[in-house]
Amino acid sequence: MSPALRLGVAGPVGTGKSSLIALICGALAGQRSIAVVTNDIYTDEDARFLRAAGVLEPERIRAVETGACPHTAIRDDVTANLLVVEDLEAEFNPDIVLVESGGDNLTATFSPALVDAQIFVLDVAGGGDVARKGGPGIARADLLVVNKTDLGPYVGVDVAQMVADAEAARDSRPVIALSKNDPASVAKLAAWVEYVLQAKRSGAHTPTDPGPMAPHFHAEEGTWHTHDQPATTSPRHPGPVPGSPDEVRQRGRDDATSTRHPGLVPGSPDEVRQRERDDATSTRHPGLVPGSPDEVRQRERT
Ligand SMILES: Nc1nc2c(ncn2[C@@H]2O[C@H](COP(=O)(O)OP(=O)(O)OP(=O)(O)O)[C@@H](O)[C@H]2O)c(=O)[nH]1
Ligand SMILES: [Mg+2]
Repeated sequence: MSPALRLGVAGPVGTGKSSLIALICGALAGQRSIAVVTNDIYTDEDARFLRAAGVLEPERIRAVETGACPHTAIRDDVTANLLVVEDLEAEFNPDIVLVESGGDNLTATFSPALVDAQIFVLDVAGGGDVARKGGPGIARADLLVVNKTDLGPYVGVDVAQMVADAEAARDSRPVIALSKNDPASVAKLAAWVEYVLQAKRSGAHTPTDPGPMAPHFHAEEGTWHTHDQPATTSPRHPGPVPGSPDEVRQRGRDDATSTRHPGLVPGSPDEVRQRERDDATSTRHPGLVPGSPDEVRQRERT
């Protein structure tokens, strides 16, 4: 049994991360066993989209609801994701586990404690200059995808120039120009995934961290913040470096004892936020956050 290639897919909202995952599944599911984890802030919308796409058995697609800060769950405290990845690996023995990050802005990348390699997705509809804006994902993800190239003529973007800018920002790391309507580009993407899978299996691939998260802003929090790594030793687990695979696994084991929010570190920003949401939980529909799409739907039904 070979360990699965854990492959992250990050990038701004709506650039086509779920669609790209569906393309990879469509191209490779015949010869490779694949599972998918999606991260959404409050919903399982992406998981439902992928199940509806019919590219994998529905039970191979699982959702993590990340709470307010989607970055945290793929970088600072990856426990919730890691537990779902490990469950899928135990159940299906997949060759590849794809992890989609919550769509956000240009700042978020995966921790190498969660994924072996990562794809960062931009799209031409986001503007031809985005590739020049930089950030850790654009500059140092294992692969940069410039997506929706078919839309170039409609949004006035010179796709060739955007791809050239992307290549210039990446110091020879690969860039693929992709459109779901262009089978040749989809074949290039699938070939890259196969290449990384083989590299992982032969021991030639080393997971690398694209770099620390840039300062960023969430509308609901109203302040700029960073995700600076804490000091080099963990106060909870003196010894393992915080964020290292060992420390993350250890935290996952600890959190299995937390009955209220398994997977979240007690006292962590996510756990505090989750508790605040619980406390605000609707009395009419226990378990649903007041004003959330699910609660509104439920209220409309009752
Ligand atoms: N024209 C065109 N549209 C695309 C392409 N890929 C994705 N889309 C469309 O772009 C929209 C967003 O795609 P998603 O795959 O949901 O994007 P996402 O990055 O997963 O979105 P979030 O998870 O919400 O951040 C959908 O309407 C897709 O159909 C493409 O290659 N060409
Ligand atoms: Mg998505």
